[in-house]
Amino acid sequence: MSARITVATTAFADQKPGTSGLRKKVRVFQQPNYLENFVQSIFDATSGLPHSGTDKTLVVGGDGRYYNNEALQTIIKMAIANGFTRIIAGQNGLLSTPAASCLIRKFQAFGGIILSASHNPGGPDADFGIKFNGANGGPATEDLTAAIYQQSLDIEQYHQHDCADIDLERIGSQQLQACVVEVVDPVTDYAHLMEQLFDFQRIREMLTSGSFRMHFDAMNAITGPYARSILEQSLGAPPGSVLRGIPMTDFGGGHPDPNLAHAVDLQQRLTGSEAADFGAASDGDGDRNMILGANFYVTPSDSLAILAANATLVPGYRAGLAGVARSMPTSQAVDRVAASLDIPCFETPTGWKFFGNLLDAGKITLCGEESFGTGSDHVREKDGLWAVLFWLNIIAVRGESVAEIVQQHWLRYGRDYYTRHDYEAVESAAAQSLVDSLRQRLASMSGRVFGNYEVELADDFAYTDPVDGSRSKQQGVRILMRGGARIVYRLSGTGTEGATLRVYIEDHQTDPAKQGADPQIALAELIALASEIAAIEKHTGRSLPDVVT
Ligand code: G16
Repeated sequence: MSARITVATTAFADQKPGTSGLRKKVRVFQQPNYLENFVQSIFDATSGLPHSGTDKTLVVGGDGRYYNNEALQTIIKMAIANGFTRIIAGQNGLLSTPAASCLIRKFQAFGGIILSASHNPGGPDADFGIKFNGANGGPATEDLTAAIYQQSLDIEQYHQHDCADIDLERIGSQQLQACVVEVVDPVTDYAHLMEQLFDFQRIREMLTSGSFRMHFDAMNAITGPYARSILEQSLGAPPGSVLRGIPMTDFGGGHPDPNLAHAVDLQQRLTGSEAADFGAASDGDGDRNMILGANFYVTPSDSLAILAANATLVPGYRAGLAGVARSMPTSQAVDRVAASLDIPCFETPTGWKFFGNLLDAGKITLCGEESFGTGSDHVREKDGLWAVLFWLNIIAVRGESVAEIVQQHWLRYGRDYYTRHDYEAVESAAAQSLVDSLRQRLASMSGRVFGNYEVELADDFAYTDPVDGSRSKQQGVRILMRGGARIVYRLSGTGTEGATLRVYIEDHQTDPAKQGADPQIALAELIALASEIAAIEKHTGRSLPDVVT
């Protein structure tokens, strides 16, 4: 027997989504009704939105972290009770974020619910997250996010289909009342899309030539099955090219965060005289990427600029780019490429959701962020493996090393030295007072000279979406120096403990003789200035950042 039941509930005050959905400790989500309240709030806030076709379809899946499958059972049963007539679920509850976006678009779904806390650790004492993506396959807009939050404050009841757990192991369809639940292979549709964009034949020739060695670190997270299928089985990279390829609920105890601090084995394989030619890593849910060459690290900001500059070498982008976009704290490297290609370049607030309208309106083809995110109009999420395949395609065509490609790029456009300093788990009030104090002093900063730098403009970044006119304020304090150097301060919207202060620092160097320095040295004066201007130690008690990227 099965039936629709309605359960009385009371609101939680803390369900305000951050940069990308609601992220909390697993134990917070495990409180009675906590997950249910948020899911019902999503359904209530979106109930008036149109859906195409006869079915009201929801795509569901997650990165496989602890609590993924329990949460999925709840979500599917609630979706049935809330009138969805078709649910597409990744087998064993798995879907990478870009693959979920791909499925939403392919099956013209109403939207999707993706379970992930991205690069945050997993396990019973670690993090969990949930986000809603709309019919375009992209993260909920600011307005919709606000509406979901408002519902979560007003909620009094939720609806659930009362039935046994759904079998998510077996591929195929199950009829539950008026709803069909389809369990699909998480990789197939995504892999097919990649084949349409990239020159698989050319990449295959390179990977099977014996003279090109690569490693991909899946960090025991979602991209393991995708990378094994695409890189090893389809493109012929030798077995073992994919490292840590088995998804685990706690990611093997590590942080599934693709940066040098958390991909130590990969980095070692890309270091020294025996270094492999190409290395890459992706994060918990498969949307981030890190790119390495032999003894060479590519910053995400440079990676975006280089993909843009070389896009026409890749079949899916052969016709050229309509435009590009980057989040405000991302370096200005891609702006220079856009200027040279004579295409528009948009500067958006941090958060992939801000690219959605630009992509939907055809104003941009590529976009990216300093936080290891790059993507295009092929889906509406950033996409880790896509970026890896893009790089492999470029290398296969150009026949040059990663270092050669980047250094030639710098010769032509100059090098945008870039670093981000993170101060983690800072007391929230202290972090807020630092930002407030900066805001109060913005007006007096213009024209001030600090050492070799003169402030041209200091402001709190605000963005007007050129498509729907919506306005987003207070998106980060910018101190723009004459000549293009910048210091940016903002508080992260993805942490689950206290506040994380992010300080982004960059400067442009056109002299080829000065393009080979360590960014921490090249930017030393600006780094010191950034600390001084914001009085970081006074506010936070920290004299050094916890993480430097
Ligand atoms: C999310 C967002 C990105 C953002 C990143 C960092 O990525 O989708 O747009 O750049 O968080 O945000 P913050 O600086 O606020 O922590 P992900 O990969 O965590 O979903």
